[in-house]
Amino acid sequence: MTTVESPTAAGSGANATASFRTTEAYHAGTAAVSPQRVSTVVKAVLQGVHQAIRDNDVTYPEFQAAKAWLIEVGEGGEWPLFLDVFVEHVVEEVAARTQQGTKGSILGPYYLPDAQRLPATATLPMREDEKGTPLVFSGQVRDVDGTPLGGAEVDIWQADDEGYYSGFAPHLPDGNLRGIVVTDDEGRFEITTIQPAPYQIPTDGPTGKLITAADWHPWRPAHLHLLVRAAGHRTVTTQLYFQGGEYVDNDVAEAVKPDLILDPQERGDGTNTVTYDFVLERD
Ligand code: MBD
Ligand code: FE
Repeated sequence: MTTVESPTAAGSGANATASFRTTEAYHAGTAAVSPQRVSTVVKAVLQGVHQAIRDNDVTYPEFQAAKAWLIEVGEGGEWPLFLDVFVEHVVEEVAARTQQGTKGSILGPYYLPDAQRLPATATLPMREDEKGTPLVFSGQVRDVDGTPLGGAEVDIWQADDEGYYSGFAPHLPDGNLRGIVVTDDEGRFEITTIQPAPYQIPTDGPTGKLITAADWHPWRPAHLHLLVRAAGHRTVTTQLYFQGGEYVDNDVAEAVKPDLILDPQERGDGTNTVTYDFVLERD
């Protein structure tokens, strides 16, 4: 890990509210939900809150502190960050009950649609002096029956060697370490990039202040984000982690699964190589 100073909320782009509002996920969430469903789920959430208050003898000052903090999360634009770190993994766990093929993981707050489309063998857009261990990540996209899926999209985004995401951290060029790699006729791809660093939730925003106040740690293990799509198939949203990496065993976002851990090998010239195949089910 090469981050020497903790990221700030402003410097790392913890405010992901505006970008969230442009996404398909946001628009999908604006669809009508039945009053019965709203009542059932919201009642269950409120009952959980009520019970936590009773069980822990929550006081008026604590209630007002919670109210002030909730206001700050919204004003700081950190609802996407907070919810994706602390809640999304359970939504994904429920979605995974019905998904075959490659295991999924959380989307997180830093996806941006419309990355550059790249051929099957490609280097992700990066700065001339991009730091970090070079990584060649190759594999194949297949159907659950083994049929290779040519023309599939491997939409990949990742943090840099200091844990920052382009499009959010203001110091990074747009599109850095993001791309949509289109598989060849055999469903294959080969992506040249660099190994990402672990991600630290900025400590000066409301999410980070909560983490500090509770004496938790603010780290996610280093990871690659992926959306793998093919016509007629259910998209896989996932992340890949690195064997032996810091925080792989205690991700603050609880989004690591054993099937999603890569073990890259150094090929003798300072470059790491690894393969991982994706399997999509038909929709
Ligand atoms: C991330 O990089 C991330 O992937 C998630 C889920 C939450 C915060 C930052
Ligand atoms: Fe991430």
